[in-house]
Amino acid sequence: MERIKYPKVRRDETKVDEYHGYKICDPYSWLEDPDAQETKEFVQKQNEISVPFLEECKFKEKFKKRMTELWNYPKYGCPFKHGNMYYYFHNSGLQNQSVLYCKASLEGEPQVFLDPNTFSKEGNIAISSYSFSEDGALLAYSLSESGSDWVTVHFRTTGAGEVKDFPDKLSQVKFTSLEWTHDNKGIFYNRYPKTSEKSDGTETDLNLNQKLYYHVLGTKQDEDVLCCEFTENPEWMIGSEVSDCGRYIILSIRQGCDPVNKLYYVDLTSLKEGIKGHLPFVKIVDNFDAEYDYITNDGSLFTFKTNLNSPNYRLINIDFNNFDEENWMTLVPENSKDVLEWASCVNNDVLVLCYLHDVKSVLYVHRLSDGSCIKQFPLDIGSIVGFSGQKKQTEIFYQFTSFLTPGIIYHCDLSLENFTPKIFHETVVEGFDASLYETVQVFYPSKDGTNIPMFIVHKKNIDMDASHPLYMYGYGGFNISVKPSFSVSRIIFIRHLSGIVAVPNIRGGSEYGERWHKGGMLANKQNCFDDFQYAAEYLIAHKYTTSERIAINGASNGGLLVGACVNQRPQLFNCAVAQVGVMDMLKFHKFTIGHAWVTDYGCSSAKEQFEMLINYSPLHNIKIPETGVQYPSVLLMTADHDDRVVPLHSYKYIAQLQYIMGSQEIQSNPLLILVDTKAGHGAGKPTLKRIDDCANMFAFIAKTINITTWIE
Ligand code: X99
Repeated sequence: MERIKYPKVRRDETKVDEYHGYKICDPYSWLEDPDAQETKEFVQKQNEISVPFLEECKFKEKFKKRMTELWNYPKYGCPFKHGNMYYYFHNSGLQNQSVLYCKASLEGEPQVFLDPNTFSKEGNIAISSYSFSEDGALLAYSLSESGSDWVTVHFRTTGAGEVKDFPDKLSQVKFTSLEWTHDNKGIFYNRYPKTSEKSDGTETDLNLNQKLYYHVLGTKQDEDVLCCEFTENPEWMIGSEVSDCGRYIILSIRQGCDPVNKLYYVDLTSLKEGIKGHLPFVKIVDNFDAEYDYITNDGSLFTFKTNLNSPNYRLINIDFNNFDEENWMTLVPENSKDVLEWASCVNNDVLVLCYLHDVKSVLYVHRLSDGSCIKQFPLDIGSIVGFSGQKKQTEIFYQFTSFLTPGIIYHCDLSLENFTPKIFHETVVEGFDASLYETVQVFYPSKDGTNIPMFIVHKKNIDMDASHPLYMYGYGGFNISVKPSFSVSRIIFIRHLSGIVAVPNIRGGSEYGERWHKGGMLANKQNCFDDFQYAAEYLIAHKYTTSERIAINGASNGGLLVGACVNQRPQLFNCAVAQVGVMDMLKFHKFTIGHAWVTDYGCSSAKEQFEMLINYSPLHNIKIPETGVQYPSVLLMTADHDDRVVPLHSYKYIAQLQYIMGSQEIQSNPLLILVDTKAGHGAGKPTLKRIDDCANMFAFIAKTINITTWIE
């Protein structure tokens, strides 16, 4: 490939930070100011190279066209019931945002209830969350613009006839629950104090001092009642939930992303004056030793999902009238192999439990009374990605997907004797024939001998001749598992570019519970990178591919994974696409919600943790490889409204990479960044932009790993 001439970027070598006696130069810290003219010029100059490069990739337009065709199939979410209406999300195919529909019965005529596509021309306003009142008469919903985590809360009535929108609008809201009191008077929600001129997602200010408020419908936001705050602990976040019976409010207080929370509650009937100020919470758990996730309650007897002394999770009962720990009772014990992902109470006294067994979903029905198992729902190999059902309802819906199954929604009425699930809706993707492909799951040993599961998806009957282009995706952190799911862009890569898709379930996720998470966090973070690199080694050793044909991809914490792996093994992969990545491990905690990630990463302000972070921080580990070796082709992707992982991570990293490697004679592989506008971390991204992102990524991959033919 022809060498690229990179823009000259100012380096300020006088910017030196001292950490525990170590001097660390931060020459591009000026890029941390998103509003500075110089930063804007930097972004513009970078896009001036990357945009034409991508446009000129041979398969860019072809990929985009094919993806637009294949993506154009109707998509449905699980129906859910509120009041006497059914609701569901539906996308006719290429609509930028899915539309919320309602129906009086499952066979009834659908009506548009809430259509975010009408809120903006570009489709960049998305429904971020929603909450119906207990009787279904009212809806609170939050809207996010341009992908920001900031949302505005709106209210509307439901029911027959014209819907009515309330004038109430709640702002400064982020990472919120929306919980109605059962009297329909208002909602509990979370809000941050204003810290800067703008809060539109382009600012980088730390999100601290989240508070819990109660908003009475029909009043002004500045009259909202402050219900809970922790002024001594500005990083704490306050999740709230109104119990199924409506009598209690349950607080889950978190100090970061770890699956641990404090557990407080208040009995709303004890508030003689109503909700008028700080609530007198009772503290059930006042430490961060374990997680307690409210499932349901029968009077004062509460059921929680917990990882207390049970890294694969279990259900316990706590009587709030007698809540000392020695009185807690196990309802469903921990399973030694499978992880309990979630539990939901339906049909009054039944629990639906979803487990993960070797990264595949398993569904059971249990009795709430004694925890015993009633039956297992049959499922293919894949994941449950949607569920609806309520304690006061008899019906449930759940949605299944896999690498080769676009989606099946099952329906089951648990009030029937010998209830059995029936297919309610099966997604059909025109032009996609699942029988041409196969998914296999292998287990390979990582560096320390730990067995790591990996899904490999490809055409049937491929030759093991090391000839195949291979796309590898990973995440590895924050207790998040990477489960099988359907992806149009990956299918196109397999079908038209003769590719193989590999998804190793590296440590750091929750694939095997809290043990798997802990195995890839803090001092164990290197395990994530080793697991990913050993996946590539396995695929090469088993003759799927060669280093020259491997492209790696990850987003967010997975962008960090890609950045670290490229630094550690520049010769193992030939192409790397890091989306919205965390690249500066010494400073991530200083921006927006970055402080919440200290639970997985640690923090450079602690000496031992600084010494860990400096060893793998992508920004700080770009080194000229041994003679004759260049960096893989690198594409970073980020966007101006990403306030989850602020784009400065990618700006500083690409500046440093181009400075160190871009100047090397041997570096003919491109080192590029593409910065999108009116887009954020990924959630709520309009379909048009999603398609463009995939087309850019796979066109870049195809060009740089030298795929020359498109198979029709
Ligand atoms: C977050 O940063 C989530 C932030 N967040 C909370 C919420 O801390 O969205 C929180 C508390 C209560 C309600 C809602 C929220 N996350 C979530 C991490 C990983 C995550 C993240 O986005 F688990 F997905 N990261 C970006 C971690 C590093 C890169």
